[in-house]
This record gives sequence, C-alpha cells and structure tokens, in this order.
Amino acid sequence: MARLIIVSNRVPSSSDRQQPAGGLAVALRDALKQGECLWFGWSGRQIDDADKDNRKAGAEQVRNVAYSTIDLTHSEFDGFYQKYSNGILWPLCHYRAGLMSYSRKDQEVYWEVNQLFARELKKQLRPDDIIWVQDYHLFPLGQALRDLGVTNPIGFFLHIPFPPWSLMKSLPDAEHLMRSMQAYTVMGVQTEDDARNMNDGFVQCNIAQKAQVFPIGIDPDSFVQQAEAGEHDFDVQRLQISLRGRPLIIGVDRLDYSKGLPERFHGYEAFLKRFPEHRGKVMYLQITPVSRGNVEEYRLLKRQLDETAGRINGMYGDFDWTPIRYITQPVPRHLLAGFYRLADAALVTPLRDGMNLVAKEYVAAQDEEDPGVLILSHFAGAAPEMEDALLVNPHDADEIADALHKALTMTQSERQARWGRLKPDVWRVTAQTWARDFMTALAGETHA
Ligand code: GDG
Repeated sequence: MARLIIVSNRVPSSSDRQQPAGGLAVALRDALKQGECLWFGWSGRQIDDADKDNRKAGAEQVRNVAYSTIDLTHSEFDGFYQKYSNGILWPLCHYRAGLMSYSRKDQEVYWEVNQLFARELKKQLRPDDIIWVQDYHLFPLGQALRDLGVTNPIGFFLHIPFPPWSLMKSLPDAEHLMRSMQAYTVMGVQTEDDARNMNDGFVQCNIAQKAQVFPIGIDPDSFVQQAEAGEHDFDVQRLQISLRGRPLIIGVDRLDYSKGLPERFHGYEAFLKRFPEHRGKVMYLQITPVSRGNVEEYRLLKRQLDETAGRINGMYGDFDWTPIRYITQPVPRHLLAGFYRLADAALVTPLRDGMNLVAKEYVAAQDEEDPGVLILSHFAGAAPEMEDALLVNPHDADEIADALHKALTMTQSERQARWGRLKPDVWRVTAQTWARDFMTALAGETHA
C-alpha cells in the first residue's frame, strides 16, 4: 500500500495529535488511519535569520503517522505566512481585494518558502508515495516538487473560496500562480462556484488543468457523542442555569473579517430595536477566539468588535441583563458541542467562507425532539447543501433581525421539519467522505 504524505503549513501540535480539536486533524483522521503516513509542515517555531542554514528538523512517530517538521526564520514567517498568505491571498480569495497589501518582496519569500518545503520534503520521499498538499499557503509546492524531478502523484485541496478570475488577476502574480497549479494530478475545491471560478482562470490563462469539487464536512457521529455528553458537563450546566429559561443564540467563529462579525452584531442590534418584545428575554453568546493577532486588519477588527459589543450592551442592557456575552478566548471542544445543543438558534453569517464547519456542527449537535434553528449566510460554502436553514444576506441587518425573530418564534414542528431535512446532508458529506473521495480521485488519475 502506497504511503500517504500530507503537507500543510502547520503540522498539528502534540495535543491535537492525541485528541484532534478541530480543523484539518479531524478531517484527515480517517485518511490517516490506515497504512503508513507522513505529515510534513512547519514546526510553529521561528528561528533567527542568521541561523537559516542550521534549521532543525523535527520528527515524531505516533502510531502509523510520522510527523516531520521544519523551522522557519522570522523573515520567512513574516513574508510567507503573515504577509503573503494571510495579508494577500486570504483577503483576495475571500473577494476582498481592497484589503490586500501586496509587495513583490513578500511574493518572493512565499515562493522561496515553498521551494524550501519542496527541498526538505523531497529528501524524505519514496517512489510510490502519494502526496496531498493542503491550502493556499502552498499553491506552488507541487510545481516546486516537479522542478526537483518528483514524479509522484500530487493532489491539492483549497479550503477557502476561489474568486472570479477578474478579481484574482488583481494579484500581479496570479497567472504565474495559476500556471504552477498544472503540476497537480488532482486539484480540489469546496464548491461548484469555486470550481467554476478556478476553471475560468485556467481557460483565460490557457492552462490545461481542471478543478474538481470535494466538499468537506465534519465527523457527525463523534460530534453527537460530544454534544450528548456535554449536556451533563458542569460548565454546560452553568451556562444553562445562567440563562434562567431565556432562549440562547450562539455564534462561534475565529476572529476574522471573512466571518461577518460586525455585520452580525448590527443585525442583532436591529433585532433588539425592531422587536422590543425580545429585550431582556434572549441571550446571545458569541465565542470568537482571537486569530492572526499580529496582522493589522485583525487588530482593527478586534477593536471594532469590542466597541460594538460594548455599545450594544450599554444601550440595551439592564442591571440584570447583558444582551451580548462576547468571549475572545477559545472554549474547549466538548463544551462547544454542549453549548450548541443548548442553543435555540445559531448565527453563522460569514461574508464569504470556503465551507463553514460550524453550521454543520450546530446541526449535528441538536436534540431531535427540540432542535434549534440555523441562520446561515448565502455566502458560506455550506449554503447550497443547507437550504432548510434560514438563509440570509449578511450585509442586511434587517434580514438578520427578521431571521432571529422568526427562529425564536418558530413552532416546534417547523423546527423539527427543517432540522429533519438538514440532518441527512451533514451525515452524507463528512470529513470521511471528503478524504475518501479525494484519495479515490487521486488514485484513479494515477492509474489512468
Ligand atoms: C477553513 C475555511 C472551511 C471555533 N472556535 C472554537 C473552535 N472553533 C472550531 C469550530 C470549527 C473550526 O474551529 C472552524 O472551522 P470553519 O470551517 O468554521 O472555519 P475556518 O477556521 O475559517 O476554516 C472554512 C474549513 O477551513 C475546512 O475546510 O470550512 O471555510 O475558512 O470546527 O468548531 N473550537 C474550539 N474552541 C473554540 O473556541 N475548540
């Protein structure tokens, strides 16, 4: 059996390896269960630029998976990760070209780090390995490996959206980047829209490559177990007691401008303004762990959210009621599952999102007798699969307000009917089917 090589910017930390807390480690769990595997990426450590020729390689074997890491210098981390990946590609792929701050220097560092990854990985490759590269940090890795003579099958999966070519080409390096993608045996994206956009880019640049759709999901069975166990957890009960019978609205998102958080707060404010009967009678819990705190846009966003939450609480709060409970610390996963189950409605309103796993987790965590209502943005990759959610335009505060009112006054039978139609897709498209379908396509292309 061929060895599977996963390459991602970050390799999961040791605690994630024991009990994956989310994201890639969970999604890939099944793919990594069988046979021999190697997971290669950045260690998370930054070293002095002067030490670049003495970087340490990390190696750790956990059951059948070997974890192999390299360190990055401070300048590599800054140019490759902070500036080019998160300051240029991330906004652009989320249709926010105006937020991109491009520099040729950062672009060079991005390509250099991809070449560094390729050189380090090549040392460890065997002829029959199958390689699967994850996400936008590593677009050119396939080409860098081919340039070193690697002929193994190489797949690529993009977790975030891919914008229309007319927008993508505002990146000075766009055509070069697209050309490098020819190196991949299979090119995977989340949704039909992403595939259409990327394939149009390939046509416009006269490139022989085709993106295919592999929607990602969660591991719903294990999430249900966590949500059910969560009901008896002391901290979940603490939350329940603090509600004193009031309905709970929940939001869970990394602190990121793609998630539409200021717009969501404005939607909740419009709801309190237009439906005064809910004042003092609902609780909105927003869990927003800070991410990428070193990037300027993220610092500004945090300040904007702090201010907006403070303003709404000041304006509508009472001495015994706080309209928004806003937390910027991460919450342990088992508690999150229990919180979802308690919540009567979830606000998942990104301005643009590759898929959005929170929407699927919320549906999985519900109790079938008394399920909550999912309010979901049209612009989440998950929206086409989840049409029985209350779909909203996240830019329209009044539409969010109407959806909240509708969710909190919906009859139990309508909630059950909507949830009953949402649930099958969460079990049909899972982390397991995603990884299996991708690997099948990669193996198919290899033997074709
Ligand atoms: C990218 C794409 C795509 C959040 N807060 C806490 C916490 N989380 C967990 C959630 C969920 C995960 O993080 C977030 O996943 P999303 O899919 O919602 O969003 P991104 O992080 O932006 O992920 C996205 C995804 O890749 C997969 O391809 O769906 O579109 O942007 O699992 O539950 N987990 C814990 N505490 C928190 O406070 N434990």
